[in-house]
Amino acid sequence: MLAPLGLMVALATVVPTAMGHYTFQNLLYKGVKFPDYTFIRRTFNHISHFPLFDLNSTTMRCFEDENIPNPGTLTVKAGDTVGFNVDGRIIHEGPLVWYMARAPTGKTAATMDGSGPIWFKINQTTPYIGTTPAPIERFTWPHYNATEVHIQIPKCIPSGEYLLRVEHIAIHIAFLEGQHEFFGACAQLKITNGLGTGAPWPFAQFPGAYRTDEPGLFLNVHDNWVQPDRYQVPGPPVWTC
Ligand SMILES: [Cu+2]
Repeated sequence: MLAPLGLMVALATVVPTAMGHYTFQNLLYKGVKFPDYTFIRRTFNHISHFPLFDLNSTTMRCFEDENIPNPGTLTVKAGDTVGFNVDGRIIHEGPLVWYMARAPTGKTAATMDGSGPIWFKINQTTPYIGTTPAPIERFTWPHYNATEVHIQIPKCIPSGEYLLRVEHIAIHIAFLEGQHEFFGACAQLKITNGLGTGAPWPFAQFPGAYRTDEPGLFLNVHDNWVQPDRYQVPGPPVWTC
């Protein structure tokens, strides 16, 4: 016997909330919150909200679903701030990491597939010692519980079409190797007014940028002996103007 459609829809809606996981589905720019997956490539977990575990998967590039419609490309000025609304909250511990990739020759933000060593990192967050719950010192993360995240597009990048990739890496149970949870999305942007004086470097590729046994992905954040200032965010160093 088939389950009533209404029940299945209800379960699909309720389960992700119950799981407490999160997606980055609305772009925020100049006070506007765009509709779901507008200028953002629809993600594989847009219904389930499940994390991605397999960092050797090509899904690591943009977390995108198969056969998505083109979500459009938003024109943004270099130096402006762009955000993503978080559907849910960032309820896990771990760094928030931002990358960009310029469209290769002959491609656009809409047609590039994100392959190859084209990704440069523009920001990342690191943990610090929190004061709660006292008296046990523990990792605290800047975007813990965040419902929005924001990033400034570097002023000095060359104008052009780019993917902007947001990624949250949850490492609350990463004391088990491979139990890092990845959440993220890519926005399609056309950057104007870029000074063009900066040359982004170095480049990483997905998959390939991360190893499951590297120190930032295989550690016990609940151990007091782990020093937050020694935490090594996965991937290349941050490039700045
Ligand atoms: Cu989780």
